[in-house]
Amino acid sequence: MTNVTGLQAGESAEEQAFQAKIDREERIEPKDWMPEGYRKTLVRQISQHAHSEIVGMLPEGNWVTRAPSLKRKAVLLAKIQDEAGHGLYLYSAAETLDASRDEMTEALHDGRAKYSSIFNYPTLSWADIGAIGWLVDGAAIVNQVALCRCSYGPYARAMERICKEESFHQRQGYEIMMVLAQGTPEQKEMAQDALNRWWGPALMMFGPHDSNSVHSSRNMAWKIKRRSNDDLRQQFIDMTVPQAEYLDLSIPDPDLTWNEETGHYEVGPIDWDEFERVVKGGGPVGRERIRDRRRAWEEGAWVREAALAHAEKRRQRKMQAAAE
Ligand code: BYC
Repeated sequence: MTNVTGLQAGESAEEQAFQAKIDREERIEPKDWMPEGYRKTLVRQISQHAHSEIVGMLPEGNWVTRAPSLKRKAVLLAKIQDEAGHGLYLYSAAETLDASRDEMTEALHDGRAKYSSIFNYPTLSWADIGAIGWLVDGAAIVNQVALCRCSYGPYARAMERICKEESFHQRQGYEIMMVLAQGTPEQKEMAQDALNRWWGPALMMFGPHDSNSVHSSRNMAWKIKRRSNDDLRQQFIDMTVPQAEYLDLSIPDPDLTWNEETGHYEVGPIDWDEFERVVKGGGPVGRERIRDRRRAWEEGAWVREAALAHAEKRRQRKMQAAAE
């Protein structure tokens, strides 16, 4: 309800000006006033996104020593390094909202913060590296292209850079799948097996059905989220089914049908019980992922300390030079 001052009931003048700015498609920058709820939901989403990039290095890292050629190894290493870079852009974006890097890391390590459910599945064969690039990075691009238009400037700008790199990741995965699908019968079987295991989890990356998405309506109004979970999932399905056909691989869904009227593919039910379990760290390798992240953090402590000591030395030297 609008009162005599033109404000919505319960909404301050600051909140109204903030929403008006968003409605004009202007970006919100770190020094702008913002409601505490906007700041909190962004820190939640951006930090979860950053953790996903960092935890996402683990299933691929598992194959660096076993990549089938020097070229494949070099490409995989470059991709994993890109993921680390994505994590850093995103942690930096979250820091502009007064989130501390140490607190975000602690929240990941003690299980308070989520990361994408997809990374709680193991990489059992080389074809899984192809399937991750093709399906996981493919799903990530669909989600992240929409986030490039997010109302929060630093997140939107990080997304633009990340999307450029993700498109290379997706292509390298599809190319691995193409080589396997056109290879020996055993190689083709490996590719099909990877598709069978990653298809369902890839669909879950887009989050719960819209009717169960607790944050969607608020985040759409704030234009953090520009398109709904189901809408993006459908785009991914429509884009990926023909790609599987081109590979001559079958999507593991007996209910998959093409709806002539809507111009979309329809899929069978998604296993949301599995999603709930995996999101809570209950996937096949959930515990292992956090154990490995904790170990990497502890073993890297000396690097962080050395970098800080070096920065302090440089600062002291600069101050000394200025005083002379
Ligand atoms: N996994 O109300 P909803 C990559 C959570 S990394 C785990 O719909 P929202 C890559 C959700 O957070 C790409 N949790 O939420 C890296 C919320 O939990 P809380 C990662 C999930 O925010 C390395 C609750 O469920 N991409 O590509 O409106 C190698 C309710 O959901 C998941 C991003 O992080 C899930 N799949 O929408 C290779 C994208 N889905 O906080 C590749 C950024 C939902 O209430 N994030 N949840 O406890 C987003 O776009 C949105 O946060 C989501 C969810 C679409 C994921």
